[in-house]
Amino acid sequence: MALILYHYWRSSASWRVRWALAHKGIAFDKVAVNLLTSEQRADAHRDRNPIGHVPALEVSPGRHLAESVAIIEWLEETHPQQPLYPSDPWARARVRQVCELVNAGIQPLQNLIVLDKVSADAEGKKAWAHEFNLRGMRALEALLTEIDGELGEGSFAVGSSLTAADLFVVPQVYSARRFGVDLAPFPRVLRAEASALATPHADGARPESQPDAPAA
Ligand SMILES: N[C@@H](CCC(=O)N[C@@H](CS)C(=O)NCC(=O)O)C(=O)O
Repeated sequence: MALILYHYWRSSASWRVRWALAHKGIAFDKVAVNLLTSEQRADAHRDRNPIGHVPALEVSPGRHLAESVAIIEWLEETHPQQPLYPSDPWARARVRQVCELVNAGIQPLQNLIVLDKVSADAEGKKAWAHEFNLRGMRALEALLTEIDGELGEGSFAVGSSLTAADLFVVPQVYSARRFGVDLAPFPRVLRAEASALATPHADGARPESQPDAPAA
């Protein structure tokens, strides 16, 4: 059985996993879970991921793995081709730090369920998401610059090839843009984004390339 990814076109956490699968050349099928109609909170999806988030990966009939960090690390261990983590322990730790900065420090604050509690109106939600994305971009710019000082200046988030760090940074930059953050003050982050998006499997993982994305 091919792996089945339960995802949503604009979900940044789904994008990370789509990209990891494509980068490693792993065959998978996609099933869209519509966040706008709250499909993620239905029992059918909670059976895949008890917290009611996408993504979830069905790895064998009825057996699901959720949380993009856990999924990507599992993929790395089971499909070591086209590695997404450096072998050097320090560089590897830095990759994980970048992933967690996004995964724990930025993305949860802009989640739908949070925005719905923060404000009833679209402008209130956007202002909140803008603030935390801006704070996150500042932190990423500082961290990537610090890592350059240790590992030598790289064009990707960490070093000179695509790593899991890029799979977390690029979708977050997309969100920051969506919430109106001016990215000009973050040239190091933008350099990582440009390098990562130029890699061979980037395009197919982008939100606009997904079958459930609305027609442009
Ligand atoms: N840490 C989780 C985050 C998952 C997550 O927050 N997914 C969002 C979309 S990016 C979601 O399903 N939100 C639904 C909601 O807020 O109701 C991961 O990396 O998989």
